[in-house]
Amino acid sequence: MTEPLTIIGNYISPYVRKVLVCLDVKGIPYRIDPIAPFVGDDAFSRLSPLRRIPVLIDGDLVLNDSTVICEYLQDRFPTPSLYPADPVQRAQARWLEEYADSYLGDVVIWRMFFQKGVRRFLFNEGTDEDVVRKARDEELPVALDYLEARLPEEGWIFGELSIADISVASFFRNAAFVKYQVDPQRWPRVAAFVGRALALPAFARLAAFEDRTLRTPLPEQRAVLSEMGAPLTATTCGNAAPRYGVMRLG
Ligand SMILES: N[C@@H](CCC(=O)N[C@@H](CS)C(=O)NCC(=O)O)C(=O)O
Repeated sequence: MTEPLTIIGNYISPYVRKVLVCLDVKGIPYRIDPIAPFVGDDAFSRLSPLRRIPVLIDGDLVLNDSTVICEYLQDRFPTPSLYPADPVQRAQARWLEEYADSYLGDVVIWRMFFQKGVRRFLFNEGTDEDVVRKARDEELPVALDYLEARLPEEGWIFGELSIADISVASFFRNAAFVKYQVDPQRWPRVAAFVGRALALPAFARLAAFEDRTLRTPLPEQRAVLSEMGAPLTATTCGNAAPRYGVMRLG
């Protein structure tokens, strides 16, 4: 490979994080345009028809959706593998990835992180505290019970680190952004698993970029990340005025 791959997407997105961790574990070089999807310009709309992040660009290929992107990375760069070799486990890994992307995405991202962060800071709208409370006290515990029964006491779900571990762990980083920590008394396996996964070098290397992004107003993020040495693209497609996405769910 001559040119590094390009990723469009902000460091605080769990879907972007999932892709960046896969890239890191596989040792694939990349550049990133760390935009929030809501400020994507017309070029972004052409690259991402649902105006969502992440987007991967590899030469002439433009791919949307973190699951599709991670599968492409696996097919193009098979080692180290992030998908179990056994077909049954491979299917189970894909299901856990899908469960995280859809249910944890709905609860942690849209009902907690979006409500407490994006709505307030980007759109000057209030937080709907009832939505946040229901997500935290009723909807997330359902997922934690489900995961507690499936996560191992030690190590990774299918022995070797896989896409399932990466996907599940990614969402708990966003939960931490809104000060949610898994209760180790009630869900000991999940709490320990999250701690273990987020301590992996591939997650840990992103933490400083994530923390700074969270503390920095959107228009200044690119300059701040550049100063920190983030591997930025030369140009950005993220300078438009904030607007809601195509699939408005918030
Ligand atoms: N299924 C997609 C979901 C991506 C997604 O929802 N990304 C969020 C950022 S965390 C986004 O771009 N939201 C903007 C919107 O939906 O308008 C994936 O796996 O990539």
